[in-house]
Amino acid sequence: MNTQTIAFHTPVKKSVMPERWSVDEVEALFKLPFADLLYRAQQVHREHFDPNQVQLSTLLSIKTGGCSEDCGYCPQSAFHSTGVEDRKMLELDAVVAAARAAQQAGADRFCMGAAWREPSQADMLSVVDMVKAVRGLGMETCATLGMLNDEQTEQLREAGLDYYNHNLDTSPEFYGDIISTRDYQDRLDTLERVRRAGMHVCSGGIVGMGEDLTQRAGLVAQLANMNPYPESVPINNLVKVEGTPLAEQADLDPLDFVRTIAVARITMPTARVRLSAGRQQMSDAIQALCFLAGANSIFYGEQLLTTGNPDVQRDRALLDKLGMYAFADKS
Ligand code: SAM
Ligand code: DTB
Ligand code: SF4
Repeated sequence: MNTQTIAFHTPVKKSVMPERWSVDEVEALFKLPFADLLYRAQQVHREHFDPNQVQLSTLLSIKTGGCSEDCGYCPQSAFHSTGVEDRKMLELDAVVAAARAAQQAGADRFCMGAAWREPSQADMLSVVDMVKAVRGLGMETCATLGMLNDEQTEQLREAGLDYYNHNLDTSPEFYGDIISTRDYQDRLDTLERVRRAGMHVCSGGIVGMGEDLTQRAGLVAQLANMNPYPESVPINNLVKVEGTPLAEQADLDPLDFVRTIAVARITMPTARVRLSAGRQQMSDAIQALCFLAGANSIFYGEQLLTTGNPDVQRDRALLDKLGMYAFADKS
């Protein structure tokens, strides 16, 4: 078992870099007694972060529905009848108004999401304007637009985009059970382009899709073995949406969700680990355990992309109850 995580994270040339975490090692972490796992995660967390501070990202769907990919979890795929309509892209003014409102509510990062396999060149012109305008408000920017080519990553970097979100979603072995319209390698290629262009990488996945423990460990190992690993790691609990192939999926034991957060924290010590989709269905107690396990970021605001998220009052009450605070609270 790797107990020298930090030493192992020294940047090394890719060709000679040993795998930092084998799937077996990650799986062994998942199997630790719960108290041992959380203790270890909390120790790693405290080495790198203020354990009472949380980063708040607000999401906005700038282009909703009608996506040409068949991701089995996603309400926005044109392959599934979920009632989510195919809408045209939001106007710049509407995006700026939403970002301003998020900032006033205390968010420090604004993430713009689009239901695209990849953006067109015309789409890129609009997104570039949005990124510049949101940055102009003094917020960190994030976008999640699907696959990117080199030219598009360059356009986003020049616009000043801080983070690009592109999730691996699950392990390479389970991926084909969930998505057939693209390959795992497509995701890795886009992430590599984002990294090369010099933007921060936001990449994580979804648990509770029917993956077994080895496959869940496989996702974390893939993320942790990226060189460097992502700066931001969203861990989503599947939101079951009627009309998607995963609508009837059995619930994940909430403690297994907490374990996933802890394992992400231990294997990616300096990453922001985000407690992402699925919070609306989660008790305060489970969320508190997630923070104890090393989560230090959340999506903040009533809406994720098409599904709900706890409202601001509930989140503020939760943070107060736990003695936690956001960036904006102390600046
Ligand atoms: N189309 C782009 C893409 O797939 O990268 C960007 C938007 S897509 C909705 C962003 C991420 O949302 C997905 O990679 C997936 O991890 C997450 N997501 C989508 N539907 C979800 C659901 N029902 N439950 C949890 N996470 C979900
Ligand atoms: C991420 O990992 N989760 C967010 C964000 N990145 C883009 C999206 C969650 C979407 C949940 C389903 C929906 O609201 O449509
Ligand atoms: Fe499209 Fe992204 Fe949804 Fe997949 S996850 S269907 S790519 S919007």
